[in-house]
Amino acid sequence: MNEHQRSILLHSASRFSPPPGVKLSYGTAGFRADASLLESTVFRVGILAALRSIQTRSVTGLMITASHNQESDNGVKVADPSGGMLSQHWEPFADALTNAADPNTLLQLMDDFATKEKISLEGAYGGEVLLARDTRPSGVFLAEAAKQGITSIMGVSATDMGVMTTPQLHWMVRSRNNGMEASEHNYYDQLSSSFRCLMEYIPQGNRNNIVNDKLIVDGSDGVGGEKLEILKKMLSDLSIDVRNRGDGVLNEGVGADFVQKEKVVPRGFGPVDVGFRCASLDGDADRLVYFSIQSNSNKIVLVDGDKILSLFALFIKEQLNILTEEENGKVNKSYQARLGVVQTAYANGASTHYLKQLGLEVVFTPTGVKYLHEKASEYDIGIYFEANGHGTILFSESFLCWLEGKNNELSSTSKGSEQPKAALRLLAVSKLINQAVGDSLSGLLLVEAILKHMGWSMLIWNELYHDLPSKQLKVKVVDRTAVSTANAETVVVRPVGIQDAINAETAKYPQGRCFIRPSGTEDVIRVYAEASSQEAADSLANSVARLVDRFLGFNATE
Ligand code: G16
Repeated sequence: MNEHQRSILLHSASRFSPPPGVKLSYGTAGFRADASLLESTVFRVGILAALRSIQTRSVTGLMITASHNQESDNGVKVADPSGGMLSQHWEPFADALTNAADPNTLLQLMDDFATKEKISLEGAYGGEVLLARDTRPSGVFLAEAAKQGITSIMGVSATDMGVMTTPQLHWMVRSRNNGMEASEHNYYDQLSSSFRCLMEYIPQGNRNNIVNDKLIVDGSDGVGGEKLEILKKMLSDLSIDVRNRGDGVLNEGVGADFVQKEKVVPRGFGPVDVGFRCASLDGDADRLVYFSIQSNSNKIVLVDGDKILSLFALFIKEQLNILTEEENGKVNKSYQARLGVVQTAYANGASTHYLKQLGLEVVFTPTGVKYLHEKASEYDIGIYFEANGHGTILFSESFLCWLEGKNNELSSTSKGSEQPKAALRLLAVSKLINQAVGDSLSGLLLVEAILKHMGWSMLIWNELYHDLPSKQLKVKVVDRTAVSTANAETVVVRPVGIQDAINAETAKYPQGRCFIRPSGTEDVIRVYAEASSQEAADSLANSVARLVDRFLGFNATE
C-alpha cells in the first residue's frame, strides 16, 4: 500500500481501538456482541467490505444488526456481491482484522492479505459498499464507524441506505451487481408485482375460496413491521394487520425466535385473535414463522420453517409436474429440473419424513444460512429452510432460461391450458422470493399466495404432517468453543465422552433424537431434543442440558 493510503489508515484506525481483552469471531451470522464492544469491529468490517468490493470489482454490503438477539446487542456482517453471505474463505481474515491489537498490526495484516489475494490498495478501482442498519439505537454510532472504515480505503465510497431489513440490503447488493435498479421502491415493486401475478393465476376453482383473509403479523418491534406497512399498501388481495411495529422493546416477548422457541402467544396478541392466521418476523426480518392461538390458553400452534419449506416444495413440485405432464399423448421431457431441499439437524423428523415421501431429495448441512444457501445452489431449484424460519428458494440461471423459453413457446401453442400458467407461476416465484437470502416479507407473500392457490386454511396446511414433540434449551458454559461437532452437527467430537453420554440418555426415549451445538450468535450451548411425547422431549432436553453443565458448566466435573 502506498504512503498516502497508509497514513489515512493509521490516522482513522487510531480513533477506533479494540476493547482490551475482547476476542470476537465471525460466527454464524457475522460478529455479534454487546453493542458497546463493537465500534472498532464495525470500523474494521467497513475496511473488509471495501477490500472485498475492490477485489471483486463489484458492490458489496455491510449490515449492522444483531437480528434475534436482545436489543443491547448488535452485530455486523458483510453481503458478498452475489447478495449472499461473505465468502467463507474471508472469515479468518475478518477474525484477524477485528482482533488486531493496534493500527500497525492491522496494516501489516492488510498488506499481507492484499498481496495474497491480489487486491490493489492504490485507489485505482472505485469500489462501493452499501451500508444499512436495523432499528437498534446503537446502530446510529456503529454506522458512523462503518463509514469511517469503508472510506478509509482510497477510491471506495459508502452509500448509506439507512434503516433496512437485512434481506433488503442483500437484495439491493444482488440487484446492483446484476445491473438492475435497486432502490427500496424497486424492492417493493418487484415483490408486489410478482405477488399480483401469482394471484392472477390461481386455479379457477379456488379463486373465490375464502381463505380467512386477515393475516396478523408480529413485527418483533423491529424494522420488519414498518417495512411491511409500506409493502401492504401496494397489495390489494391481502388484508394485513401489523402489530409490534417498534413501540415496545425489540425481540422482548415478541418475534419469530421467541414464538418458535417458547411456543407461547407473543406480546400484543390475545384471545380476540383466536381463529386468525398469525405470523412473526424477527428483529431484522430475515426469519418467518406462522402460528395460531389456542383458545383459553397462552399456547400457540406453531407452523415453523419446516412447514413453510414443505408448502413451498409441494407447490413447486406441482408446477413442475404440470410442465412435464403428458401433452398430446407425449411426455414433455425437454428439461428434467433437479429439485432439492436442504435442512439442518433442527428440522423436525416428521418434516424430513414427509419431504422424502413426496419423493424429494433431502440433504443436511450445519446450522447457518451460509451453509444451506451454498448447498441449495447446486440444484436447478433448491429450497432451503431452517426450522427457525430462515430460508428461501434458489433457481439456476439455466432453468430460468429454459422456463422463459417454455413460457414463450406455450403461450402461443397452448393458450388457456395449465402449462403456460405453471411456467408463469414459477417465473413469478423466482421474482417474488428473495434469492439473495431468507426474507420474511417475500416469504410471507409466497405463503399467502400458495395458500390461496391451494384454497387452504392454515389448519389444512398444518395437517400436512404432525410434528414430533420437541424442546430447545440453552446452557451457559465457561467456553462454548470447547464443543466441536461433525456430521451436520449431529455428533459431538469434543469434549470426548459427552456424545456417548447423550446417546445413552437418548436411547431411553421412544423416537428420541437429541444433539447439542455451540451457538454462533450467543454465548451458550444449544440443546435440541425430540421424542414421542412432549413430556419425554422436555425430559430428554433437561437431562442432556444437565450433561452439558456437568462437562462444560461453571462447576464442570468431567
Ligand atoms: C443466525 C443465522 C441463522 C442461524 C442462526 C442460529 O440467525 O443467520 O442461519 O440459524 O443464526 O443461531 P445460533 O448459532 O445462535 O443458534 P439470525 O436470525 O440471528 O441472523
